[in-house]
Amino acid sequence: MKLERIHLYQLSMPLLTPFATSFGSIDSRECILVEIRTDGLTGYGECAADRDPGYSYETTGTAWHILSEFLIPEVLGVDIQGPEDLQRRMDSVRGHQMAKAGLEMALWDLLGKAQGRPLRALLGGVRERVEVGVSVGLQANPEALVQVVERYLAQGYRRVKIKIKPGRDVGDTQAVRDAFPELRLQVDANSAYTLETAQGLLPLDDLGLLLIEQPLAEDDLWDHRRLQESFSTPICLDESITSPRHARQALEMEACRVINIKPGRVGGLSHGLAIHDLCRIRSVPVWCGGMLETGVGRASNLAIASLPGFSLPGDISATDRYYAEDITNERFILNADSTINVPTGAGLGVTINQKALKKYTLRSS
Ligand code: OSB
Ligand code: MG
Repeated sequence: MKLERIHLYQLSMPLLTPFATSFGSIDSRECILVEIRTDGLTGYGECAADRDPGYSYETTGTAWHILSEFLIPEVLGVDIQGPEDLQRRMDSVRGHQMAKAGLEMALWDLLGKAQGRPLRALLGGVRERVEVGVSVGLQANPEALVQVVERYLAQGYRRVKIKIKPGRDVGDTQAVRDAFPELRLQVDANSAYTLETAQGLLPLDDLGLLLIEQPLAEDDLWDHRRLQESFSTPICLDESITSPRHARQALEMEACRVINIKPGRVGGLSHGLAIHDLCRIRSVPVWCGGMLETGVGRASNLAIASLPGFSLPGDISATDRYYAEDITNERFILNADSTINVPTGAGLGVTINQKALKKYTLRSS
């Protein structure tokens, strides 16, 4: 399929409520929408990089640069055979997984539209709806946190993740556990600890958590292995897994017992699929992480989360948990059983609200 034209849109999407993590607080989410045109079809992909390099070194600025100066020139006007062919052509660029993933997602959307099949079918998904949870940012104090969690439970979410950081870890988690003894609960530190300071997290081991996500540095595997030895709660890696090779090495060295798969972080859906497969062979549970995506990235997350190895609920919440208005005409809603339906239309199964797209676009090319 010949990629005739590729356009980029840098977006800034206002969040309904600020989202605070150990690396900072945001009240609007930037991202890049990738649009590929070919043979009368248009495919969309979302690049998950944000404005600031707090979660990852990639930003909307670096991704824009890498896409426009290196990745797009490599593939524009070229007859691309599929995701594998695209990945081979992108190999000349080191790293920049989110930039690559945005382009690959748009290709998947095109492939699905060309074949009249939903992305779920292309990827080998087996579920029509997927179990989801909600990721709750740091709040002013533990009492406020308990109130926010209570509100999400009332909406129907049955799995909650709370963000932690030094000074806001055991107390916050204990407060939520005391208020909701049966809740499926997990925590995410976003790399805020060292091997030494993470010893302070040991009381979490008695709170019946599903997992502890990414306590140590974003480029670390070995210290996570050492930390996992002191915890019976599974450690789950997010930031540290940036490719299928890292995933294999993390499992071989027992650096974690669960993996959070974000296709953006690992270079695209095809790499997410590869990590799913290697974890499945080893019976290692995986779940789909989130990056506060627009409807485009959310559709993609739902599709990959429908694969059989995704045995834990994903960080894929309903549209109204994030945005008053989205760039897709479709809005995702939470079912009473804490699931969200996987789109059934061709490709990603979503359509772009051009008026909203225009409203949230900072620059385009
Ligand atoms: O670490 O999982 C994370 C959002 C942005 C960057 C990193 C993370 C997150 C979330 C939000 O936790 C998950 C969601 O999209 O709801
Ligand atoms: Mg995380």
